[in-house]
Amino acid sequence: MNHIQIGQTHIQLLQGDITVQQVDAIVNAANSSLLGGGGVDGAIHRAGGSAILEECQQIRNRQGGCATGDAVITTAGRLPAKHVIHTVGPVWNGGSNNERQLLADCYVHSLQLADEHQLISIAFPNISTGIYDFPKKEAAIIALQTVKEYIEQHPDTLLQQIIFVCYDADNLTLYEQQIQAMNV
Ligand code: AR6
Repeated sequence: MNHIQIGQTHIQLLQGDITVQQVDAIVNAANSSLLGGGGVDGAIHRAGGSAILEECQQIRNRQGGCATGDAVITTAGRLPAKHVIHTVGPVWNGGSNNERQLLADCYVHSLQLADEHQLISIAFPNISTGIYDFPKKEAAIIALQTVKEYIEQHPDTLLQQIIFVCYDADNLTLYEQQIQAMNV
């Protein structure tokens, strides 16, 4: 199962590269410096070009980067998406350092920014499950549950399409199992 609908919002799963998604915003799994890095962050900056980094630097000058669990929005440069929402996931450090709540905060703050900018569609990567080492199954449960709760709690959201772009087959399978278990 790779699709559910909650209210007017469709939640879709797919496997692929987030940089090619034609949506209003793609979400970047960034770090607090906002200056780029490896993984999906590196891929987004490489494909999107220097305009994204320039805007990240302006945000750094204004507010000194981005705290874990928070999100900021920039242009998407040359990408087919219109915006990039940069959020900073937690580094997994055993689970007793508020990692679960901080991961949920990433999804909520990204969705809030999307709504503030009246966006219709957004694509998420599997935040924190690469270099930051968050256990994939737990991250999938948190991601789907948090997004579902956000839509239920915001019946006036303009978001019609939320895509989880899984890069690896492991994550896609975990998301499919979880969406099935949600029984919507
Ligand atoms: N499209 C979609 N997903 C991708 C792509 C892509 N092009 N490339 C990788 N992924 P990671 P994190 C997946 O490591 O764990 C950076 O250096 C990947 O398979 O990108 O949050 C930042 O600057 C994994 O499932 O992000 C930070 O320092 C998921 O994206 C740090 O890594 C997240 O993996 C953030 O670590």
